[in-house]
Amino acid sequence: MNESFTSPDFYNIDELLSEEHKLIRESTRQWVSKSVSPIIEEYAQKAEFPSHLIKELGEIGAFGPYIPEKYGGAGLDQISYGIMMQEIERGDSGIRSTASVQSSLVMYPIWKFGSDEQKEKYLPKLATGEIMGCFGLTEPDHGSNPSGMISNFKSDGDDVILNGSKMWISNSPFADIAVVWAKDENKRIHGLIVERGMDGFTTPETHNKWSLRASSTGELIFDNVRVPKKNILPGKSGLGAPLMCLDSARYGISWGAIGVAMDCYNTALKYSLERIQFGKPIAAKQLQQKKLAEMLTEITKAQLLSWKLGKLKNEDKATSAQISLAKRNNVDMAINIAREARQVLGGMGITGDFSIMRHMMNLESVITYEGTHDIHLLILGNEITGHNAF
Ligand code: TGC
Ligand code: FAD
Repeated sequence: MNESFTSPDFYNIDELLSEEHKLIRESTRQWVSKSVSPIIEEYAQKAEFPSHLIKELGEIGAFGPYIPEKYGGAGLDQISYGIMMQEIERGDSGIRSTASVQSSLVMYPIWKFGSDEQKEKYLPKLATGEIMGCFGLTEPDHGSNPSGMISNFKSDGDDVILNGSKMWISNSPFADIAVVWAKDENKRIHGLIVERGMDGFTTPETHNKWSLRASSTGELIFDNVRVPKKNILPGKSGLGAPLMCLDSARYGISWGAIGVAMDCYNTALKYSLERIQFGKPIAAKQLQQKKLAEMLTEITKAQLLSWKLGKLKNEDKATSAQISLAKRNNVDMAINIAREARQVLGGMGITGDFSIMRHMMNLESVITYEGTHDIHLLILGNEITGHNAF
């Protein structure tokens, strides 16, 4: 992590941001430099989530930045949310994951589809991090194709009985609640709020990850779990409900990926100016300049893309296909920059003395979760041609 970090801003994109956006960027950036950068490599190496950051994430407003203040959110616009994700992911994708799952996959569905009672009970505590949530959509046999899910529930008086399992769930091992998507007796998908401690509900941790090592990932297992009917999200059913949550999280990821790319670019630029080979800084060599010039070009394009998408989101005009384009493009951009930047550092690039290798490994998850690179391509293909090629 480069402590003297500044955003590359080749096209004066700062002119498009409000004073509030810049203040949010500065304060989030300072928090990342103070609280994330100094410790994150150690936590990633030991494959442990730095749980002490939860309270601080709540304090900086990273949980539900765009959720209304009356529910404990910060009531900010979508560009502010994006900027926060950008700065947090500059530190580590796993920490951004924690913020975006809590905001877009747990608070968002409760805010959009929850009853007043659910909103009042959960949202304020989720906003401070007093309670943490996770989002259970993916199953062992249904990843890209969630509509085939087999998790299901049956009515039993005032309760439902939930069975099934979810896999690859960020934050599940420590989450207090899980927003779980499961089918009713008519095969219709609903969201349910499942609380830790309910009989038959367990959350085993997934080990041996080479990616997102500072993020905690696990399963959700439901063995005849009795869930009160009042825990079902009443506002929307069908696959469209979880897909709306994914739209919000994917948008945040499009910004987060820029943060990673900026950190890799900055590190490579600084190193190339200091590293002398053949009597000159390697930055004076054309091949290294090509790498740096292409990185800056791609970062600039991605910045403009996410900013414009943020404007569309603010006006409630962003389409799912537009969000897919940005998530797909920006994560791919970041992974390519991480790979090139690592080469600029030569052997030093593989060590934990620099952030690049950790970012690179993290991005293998980011390019897979929230819809794989290829699934987003198929979403775009469908939009362009009208032919569903899934
Ligand atoms: P399809 O038939 O296209 O659609 C089913 C229904 O949903 C509607 N719909 C949407 N509604 C709102 N927002 C969207 N983005 C929507 N996309 C589709 C659609 O109109 C339809 O409505 P209705 O009323 O006709 O029923 O569905 P499909 O089964 O063909 O699948 C479509 C596909 C492949 C695009 C989708 O399922 C998909 O996106 N697959 C990828 C799965 C995925 O992204 N999983 C993510 C899991 S969560 C996660 O990864 C968290 S990581 C967190 C972290 O750590 O940051
Ligand atoms: P599959 O769907 O089996 O895909 C395997 C390959 O086949 C991919 O390359 C895919 O692009 C390709 N493929 C699939 N369908 C097609 C097709 N029709 N045409 C061409 N190619 C196709 N999920 C949650 O619900 N909540 C979470 O919090 C969460 N966190 C995660 C954290 C991590 C670290 C990871 C790695 C995953 C997480 N996920 C989460 C799951 C994630 O969303 C899925 O891994 C992802 O959607 C892909 O599903 P899959 O792994 O089952 O792959």
